[in-house]
Amino acid sequence: MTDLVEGDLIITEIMQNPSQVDDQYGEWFELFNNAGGTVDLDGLYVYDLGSNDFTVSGELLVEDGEFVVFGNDDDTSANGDVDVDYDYSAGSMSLGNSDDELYLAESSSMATVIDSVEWDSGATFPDPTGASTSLDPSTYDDSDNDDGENWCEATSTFGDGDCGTPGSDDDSCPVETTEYGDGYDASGNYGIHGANYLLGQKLTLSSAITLTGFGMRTYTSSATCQVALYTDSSGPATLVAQSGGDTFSTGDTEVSLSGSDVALTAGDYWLMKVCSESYYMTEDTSSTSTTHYQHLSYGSTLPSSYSSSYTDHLMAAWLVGY
Ligand SMILES: [Ca+2]
Ligand SMILES: [Ca+2]
Ligand SMILES: [Ca+2]
Ligand SMILES: [Ca+2]
Repeated sequence: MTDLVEGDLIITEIMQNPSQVDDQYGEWFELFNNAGGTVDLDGLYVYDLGSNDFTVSGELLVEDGEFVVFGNDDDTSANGDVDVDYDYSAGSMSLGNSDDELYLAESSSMATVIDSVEWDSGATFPDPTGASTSLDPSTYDDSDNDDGENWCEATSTFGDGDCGTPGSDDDSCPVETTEYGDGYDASGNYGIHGANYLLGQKLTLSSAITLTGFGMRTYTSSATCQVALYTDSSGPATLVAQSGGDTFSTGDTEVSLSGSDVALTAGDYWLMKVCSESYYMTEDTSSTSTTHYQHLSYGSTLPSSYSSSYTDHLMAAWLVGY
């Protein structure tokens, strides 16, 4: 086997629990060649912390930056239609559906562990059925793949219909978004907000985020609104992001930015909205802020200067990002 050191192979995908076929035919896992050149995996020792192990026998070349798929059955008519590069046979290794491990070493002496992954029945790793456990492509690293946060369930289908990307780049994991902004009272206090007023309140970000959208909570009715974010300079200053015209109906509505995500530094901002009709917006009546507003016809280009202000309750509106 090519001499390999830790990190030269990365475990990138694990199909521990297929649905289309029984586990004894349809388990597989995928490795990524991170060695910087073509490697021959003849002699690679694959094992778990129980009683499973096998040693690759025969030349198994993998080019730099390419994937290799190990399966317990290489018969595509029986294994869910996955192209397996190396068949280790179901008797030598099973991939536990709850918790289990995969270790790679240069030989059965285990002097050099090249990579390992330990999954944990859903505690921190995904726990899929009919989909592989799939490493986000931004984290093809032998340390990063120890962290369950960097794995997700595959979403692309292959072969007979299970989800996975055997032999090719993994699906990107969904971005976990969070709500940012000042808290509000969710008890259903509300006030009517007039149409064609651009109105907003100050909001403080305690850390930098990537802004992906906005949210608002409304109490009754629905309205079409533009939402926007401005920098602060003793009031709303410069427009930094906006949504298109979106319908806000009863409850919480979150909308995307019109345009790309926006990187925001920590600090003060103004969250503004202008709607086409009057509607009820949930407010926190225990909190007030200086609110800036001005007449503005819905659909107009959003301005960057304000003159009017008054003190009002905090609106239930927030930023969405990560
Ligand atoms: Ca299994
Ligand atoms: Ca096992
Ligand atoms: Ca690892
Ligand atoms: Ca893959």
